[in-house]
Amino acid sequence: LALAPVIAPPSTADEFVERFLHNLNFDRGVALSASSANDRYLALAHTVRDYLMARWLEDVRHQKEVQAKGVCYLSAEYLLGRQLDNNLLAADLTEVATEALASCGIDLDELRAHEVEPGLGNGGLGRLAACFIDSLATMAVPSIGYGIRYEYGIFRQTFVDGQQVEQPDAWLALGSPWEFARPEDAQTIAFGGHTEKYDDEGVTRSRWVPAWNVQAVPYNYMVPGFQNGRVNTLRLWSAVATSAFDLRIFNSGDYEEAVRAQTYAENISKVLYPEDSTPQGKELRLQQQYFFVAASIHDFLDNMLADGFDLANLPERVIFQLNDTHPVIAVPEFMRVLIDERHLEWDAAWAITRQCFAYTCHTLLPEALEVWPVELLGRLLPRHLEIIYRINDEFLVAVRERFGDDEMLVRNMSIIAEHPVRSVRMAYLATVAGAKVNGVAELHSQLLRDKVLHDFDAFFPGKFTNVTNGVTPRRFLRLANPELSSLITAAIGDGWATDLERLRELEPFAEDAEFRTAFAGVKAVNKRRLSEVLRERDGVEISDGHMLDVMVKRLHEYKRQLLKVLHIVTTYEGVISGRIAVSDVVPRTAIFGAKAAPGYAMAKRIIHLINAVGEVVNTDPRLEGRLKVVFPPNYNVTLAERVIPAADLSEQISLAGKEASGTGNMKFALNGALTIGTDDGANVEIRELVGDDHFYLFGMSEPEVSELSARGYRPQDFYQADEGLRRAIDLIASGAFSRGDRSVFEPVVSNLLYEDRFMVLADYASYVAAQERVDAAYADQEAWTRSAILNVARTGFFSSDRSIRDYIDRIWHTPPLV
Ligand code: 26M
Repeated sequence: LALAPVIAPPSTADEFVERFLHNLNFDRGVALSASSANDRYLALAHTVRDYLMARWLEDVRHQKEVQAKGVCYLSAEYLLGRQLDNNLLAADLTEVATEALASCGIDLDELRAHEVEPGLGNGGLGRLAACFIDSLATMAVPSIGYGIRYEYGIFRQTFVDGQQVEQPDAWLALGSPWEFARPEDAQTIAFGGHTEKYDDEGVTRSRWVPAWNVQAVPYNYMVPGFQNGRVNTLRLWSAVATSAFDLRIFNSGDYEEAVRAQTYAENISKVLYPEDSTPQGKELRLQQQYFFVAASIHDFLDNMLADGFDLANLPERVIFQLNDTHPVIAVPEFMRVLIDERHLEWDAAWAITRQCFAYTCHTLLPEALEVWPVELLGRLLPRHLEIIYRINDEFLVAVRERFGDDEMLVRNMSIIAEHPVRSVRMAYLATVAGAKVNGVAELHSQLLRDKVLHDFDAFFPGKFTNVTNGVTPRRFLRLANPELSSLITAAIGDGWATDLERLRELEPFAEDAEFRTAFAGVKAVNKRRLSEVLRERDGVEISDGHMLDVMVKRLHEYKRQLLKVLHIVTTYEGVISGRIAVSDVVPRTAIFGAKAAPGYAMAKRIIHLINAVGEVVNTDPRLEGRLKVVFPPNYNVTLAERVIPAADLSEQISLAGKEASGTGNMKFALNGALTIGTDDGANVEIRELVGDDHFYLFGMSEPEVSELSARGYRPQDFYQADEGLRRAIDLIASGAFSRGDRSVFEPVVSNLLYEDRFMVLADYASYVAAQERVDAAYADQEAWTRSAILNVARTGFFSSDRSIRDYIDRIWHTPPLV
């Protein structure tokens, strides 16, 4: 076979222009003079792609050839963000491309703005997967990411009268230049039907007789490492109706039914479910999960193993990392393949399986733990249900052997729950099957072992471990904050983007007045850049001299956006009641960004409240413009890249023990925002690293929360005891933010007063006091900037490269390829 065409990286802008024009003419079929911005964006993307192609083909070949152990990262979500800038940077083409385009009279920024980001994830979990594949490529770890090519990603959020309205995210409408369809690598994925017993040389075995199937067509995406000549693969599966299946119905003459069946099959990869907690147990969701993991496992076994490979050696070749429970149906699928298709005995298959999977848990909220009703599983995947039952039977036998016939304990540890309906607990299945189970921050991993999975920790000593999350410094520092990046490089040289602990070398610069001035200047530039984006995007302005106080993350009650609303209302009420002199208000702009799951009514009401408070506060002349609320709709990765570098204050205010880690918290600290936060998730580790003087801690600790819960929490007590709190809540209840209509926010108010699951009222006083400390500190700009610099210098630990190193050391044992 001919060698892959090698396109050498361009040494000159002229070469780049030549390739760009070639792609514009021959790929897009237009002349430069007649081209649209989309044409030029696509031609540019193709040009970048071309330069990465030779490395990609080589890496794919090499990874297969060496047969080293590699990671298959299984994730239902990848929240990638825009690709163009990232890939230009990775290929070290940014300068050449800028110059080349300028010579054609094209502004690179205009083309950047044209890219629609692939929003194939909900929030933290999906973005973490995207950071991890970036680090895996940058560290040259043999690996592949597997997921779903949703035709519609996370919905586009708009506000109508302050309320969230969802629009479909047709991210593929104008074409996606970064993907390569590989229909020749399609897998057939079966569903439904029944199992039957048969005799295999005197042994009774079970086999699956499915009822229908779909084609899983893979699309490959390049995942370039940062300037290291490596290109890994992200492989996302798309569902297509199988012709055999259609033909049968077509031939029966029922045309309408055939078309309906096709639509049904292709629905599987149609849309990302927009819940990021409280799974709904929908059949289509289970179909999505099985669809992508079955395709991925078969893809790996078919394509990555040498001929005649002995399956007993699989644990030396692969580890499947389960990103939460969403891909856990991979466990019984893997068992089914080994036993039914590859004819291994149960014990041999189980011995392999137990070493080939590891599970990452991302939550502690009980309602977020996935369970699948046995009725549904049995209907969709009958053979898998049998296998799960047997795994459970053998596990419970072992539990009894070890712990005695403690029926209560056995019931609590069973993979099968009996109430309210008989269901499979996917987290338990993953824990039993996984070689390792990890939480995503120290506190979270500790709580997993002490509480949620306590009995499992006792049964499987050494299985539980921690890998604290991280974020890619390429996207979230180097690309998002070019000014700070230049300043850092000027101070400590380059190399930090792949060795982030080197930021420590910035510490002495915190004492350097000149450096502090430069650092403050960078923050000012970033605020102006954000202001421009918001003006263009939403027609809102950010006033000069304001502290930017930012809370961006999914809307969830446990994250407590309401706490911040109460603080804003407290300041507002103080001014209009005359108890606070307006001249004493430290000028602030509170920025919110948050999507609510479409079915989460309380979260949507809170969005409405934030907008309603904003409308009143922003226009009341008594505040003299000193307090502003800005809530740009459709917060996404692209907006995050502008907001985070501009922030002064990062709000990480979840109830202690509820936020598994958080990763936004890391991005803000790395970009020089100070955190106001609870002792929760990775906040704990951030505070330990930056030091108490440079972090605004407030609120109850997790043991205090547990204790208050056990004593019986009564939000009324806090309401009665705190005048400021009472005034704030009463103002909302009075209809002051709803044109006098008291009914609009009544459900929010009564929820706070009578339930308040996440103890907003209990932490209110401590939060307001911490905000007062923030105000006082911000008044001393030199000291604030010093703290900000120390935040940058001391948070290099939160690089996702470090997370990946921890996964390699503690779980995967997959050394980088040299
Ligand atoms: C489940 C079933 C059906 C539909 C959707 C889901 C689902 C999707 C996403 C459930 C949870 C999902 O994400 C949870 C998540 O994002 N967790 C966050 O993970 C981050 C990375 O580890 C942590 O930093 C956050 O603390 C944690 O909340």
